[in-house]
Amino acid sequence: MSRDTEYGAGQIQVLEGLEAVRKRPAMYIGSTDSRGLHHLVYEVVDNAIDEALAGYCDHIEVTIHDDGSVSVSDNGRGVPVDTHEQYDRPAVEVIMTVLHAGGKFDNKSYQVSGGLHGVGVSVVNALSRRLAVEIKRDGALWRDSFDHGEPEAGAFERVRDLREGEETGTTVRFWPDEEIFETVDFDFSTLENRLRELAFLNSGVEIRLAEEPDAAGERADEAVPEGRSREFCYEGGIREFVRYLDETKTVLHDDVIYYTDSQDDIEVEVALQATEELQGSIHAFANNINTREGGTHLTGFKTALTRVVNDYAGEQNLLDDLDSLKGEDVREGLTAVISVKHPDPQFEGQTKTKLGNSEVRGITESVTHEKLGTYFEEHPDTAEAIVRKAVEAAKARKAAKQAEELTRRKSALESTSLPGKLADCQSRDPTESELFVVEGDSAGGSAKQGRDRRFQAILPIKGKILNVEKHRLDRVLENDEVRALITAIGAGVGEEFDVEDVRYERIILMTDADVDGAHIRTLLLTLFYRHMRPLVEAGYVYAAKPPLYRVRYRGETYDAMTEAERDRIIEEKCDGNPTQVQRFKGLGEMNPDQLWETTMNPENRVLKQITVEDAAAADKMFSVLMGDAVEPRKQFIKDRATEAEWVDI
Ligand code: 28G
Repeated sequence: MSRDTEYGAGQIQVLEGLEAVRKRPAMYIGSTDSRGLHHLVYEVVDNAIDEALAGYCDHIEVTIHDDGSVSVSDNGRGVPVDTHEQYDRPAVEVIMTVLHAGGKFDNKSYQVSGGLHGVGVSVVNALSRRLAVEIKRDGALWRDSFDHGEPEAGAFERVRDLREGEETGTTVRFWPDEEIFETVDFDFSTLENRLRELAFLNSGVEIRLAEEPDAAGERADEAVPEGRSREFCYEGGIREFVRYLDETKTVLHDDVIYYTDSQDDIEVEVALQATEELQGSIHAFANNINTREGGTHLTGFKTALTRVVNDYAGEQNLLDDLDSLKGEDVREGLTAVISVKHPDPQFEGQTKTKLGNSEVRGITESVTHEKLGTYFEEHPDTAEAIVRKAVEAAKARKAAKQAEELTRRKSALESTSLPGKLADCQSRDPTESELFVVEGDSAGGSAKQGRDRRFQAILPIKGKILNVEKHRLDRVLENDEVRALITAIGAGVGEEFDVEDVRYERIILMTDADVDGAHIRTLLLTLFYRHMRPLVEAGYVYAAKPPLYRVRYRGETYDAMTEAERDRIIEEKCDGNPTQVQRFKGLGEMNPDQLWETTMNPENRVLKQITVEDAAAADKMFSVLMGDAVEPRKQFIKDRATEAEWVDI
């Protein structure tokens, strides 16, 4: 066989491989949207991280260029350029054009990173209109380039000798194929967040992100003439990650606990710190991938953590009258980062972000048990702070349970303990009974006068009810407005809630059509979603939709829910001069008759049934707006500053 035919055969095989990637890109990178696009960068950066983990590289530079390309440089050994025996081509060309030739599948070298899909740089090449690589190694600068994944004829060249003291390394620059991706705009802050995370997870590696001036200027929305740049390097690794996560929180001890160990080539690294928060935030990574669905490393950590804290609390007699601390008590307000590196990670779950390797559970558990146990012995102040917080959480959990039971027993006593503010209906049949939860005493008064008392009950709610995000359930239940609502509904709360006991099968939230009204509705929905979810699931929760406008013309009145409807009425029904338009600013502006006619009378009114999704959306918005995390809140407010964004139902 001549060399030419041999080469030709190899070439055909190569093209087939990459053609498959171009045909079904989503199979390799997840999607062809913005996520998939950014995945290309991660795939290339991961190769540089591997070179850093192998100990040969400590600097990585990512640049968003003005022509829509991205380049990644490292100061590692440089991708080999010598002739690959099997393919008779430069090694770099094989790596760039043969699917899975990067080393992950065909060689057992210790490579721990590799993006979520771990598909290798040839996939990036296949999905790029153009890709150029520059390599400094073996005393020279080398170049090669590719067109839609195919080697450009004669492109591989030795450009020049390396200068005295010039570092070795690799630069890969690629132009994503706009025929494959829905968008080819790289987002600076998306890359920034991932690169920061990678810098935390790989201590000592310096990662720089820059955009060329024009790459910034071209975006119409943000004018940053000089182009942004960021540099991340954390000698303290995940210890600094925990400090970063706790930046906006009140910590219970100054030291960040840190330990690391490895067994059977599996490396376990953990950093943690207790905070005053109610929410815990534990982040688990496997081979630098955020395992959002958890997995064996997380399970092992949790088990050992609960045991170590309980053991210490028992030995030091810190449990007070409690029997033991539950895992959820120990994790309350705990910030932790768990990072494992495994030579052959198995990812499972819906989004392939759950670590499946079963041996990791035992290893993480035993490492945590030993190292955290030792840490506690050597740092009794820190250990005690963590135990005290867990004890407090356990007591609060017990108190909440008692409060639930108490509320339930009280509501079982029925009408004698019904709240004084409640104007109950005459009917005792829940299927026909309605409870209007009304914002403000004045609207409450109108509703009481306007209602049909046979089946409609009214509960006025004052202003803004308690911030349920910031308080544990026992504190929420101390709030008068909340208690009145729970008692009126009559079915308990929390784990004790029993939807069979509701006194009304329609709970109708009647709030003003303004920001405050929307806020109160959001608060109520959050309360229902968190503590009485079966009520929402059963479809018993509704929002009243009072009209915004009333149009009067020659003795007739017409109500309109929207501005457009108002205009249509004026257009269709009114013929010129004596048209009166009234805008209802709040429920309080309507007299009892108007309120009945427009909003309460089953014949005319419009109700919106609240779905679990509606309530979940309210809950989510509430968490962002009221939670302690400053950045997401700022972002949220920046993104949607208008009142219209308040759960618009
Ligand atoms: C700049 C963008 C992303 C890389 C290297 C270095 C080596 C390498 C890369 O080898 C093939 C398989 C195992 C040896 C390895 C250099 C050993 C010796 C390397 C990168 C050949 C891959 N000298 N740096 N690949 N190995 N940086 N940065 O992609 O047997 S990829």
